[in-house]
Amino acid sequence: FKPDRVAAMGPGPLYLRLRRLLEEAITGGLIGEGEAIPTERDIAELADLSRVTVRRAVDDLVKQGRLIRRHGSGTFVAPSVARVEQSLSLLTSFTEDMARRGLSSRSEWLERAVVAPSPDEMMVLGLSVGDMVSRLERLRIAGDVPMAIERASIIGTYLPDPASVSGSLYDALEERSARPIRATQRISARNLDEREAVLLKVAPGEAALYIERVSYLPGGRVIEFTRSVYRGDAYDFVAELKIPE
Ligand code: 16G
Repeated sequence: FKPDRVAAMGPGPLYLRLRRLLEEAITGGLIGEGEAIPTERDIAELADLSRVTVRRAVDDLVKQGRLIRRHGSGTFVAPSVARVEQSLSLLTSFTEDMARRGLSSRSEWLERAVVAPSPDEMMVLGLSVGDMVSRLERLRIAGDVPMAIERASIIGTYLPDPASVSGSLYDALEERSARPIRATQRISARNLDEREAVLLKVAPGEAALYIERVSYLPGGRVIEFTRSVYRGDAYDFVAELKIPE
């Protein structure tokens, strides 16, 4: 934390440069997972910066989930999340996927309402003017780790009361004999915007997987259109490949 090391992390205000230096120390393994960083007073002294500047840089990293502040004992490098391996050939629900790994899952609701469909929902779900759609947006959490933001749109007639869904959406659909049995999924690369980054507790601009799932009922009718953003540092999607026939 020498002053010239901080200065070399330009451009931008001093707190940003110090933050970059801290990030480099964490990413480079100089300060390992679970290890304490020097106290804010020590960093201020070493780097010849004000305590306010140091606090701001550390606060940012705490907000991003890269550092954890424990009152009375110091500030520590957060453990990185274990990656989850997800098969691309099975139509399963988030709750089932996490349970299979021995992880508990829960959701924080961001939206749960019956609304008039947007043009893309109308197109994908084959709806007409006057039809309704149940929209369920959730932050999906495994253990304590926020994994994904998921925005599901279900044809209104199959799920007229989205507020009644408290746990698994697929369980709720199953109870209504409307659980999908087939789906197509499109995965593309994205960077997290500000809102997503705050919800997923990572830095804005971090890599993410954007996934669109369209799923179908046994009769071939489409029922679900879900758009999700998965943390790039937490997920591996794995597919089994066969030679063409
Ligand atoms: C998965 C699905 C999502 C589905 C949800 C149901 C992906 C990308 N998404 O997260 O489409 O709505 O499971 O989960 O796989 P639940 O039954 O636990 O609510």
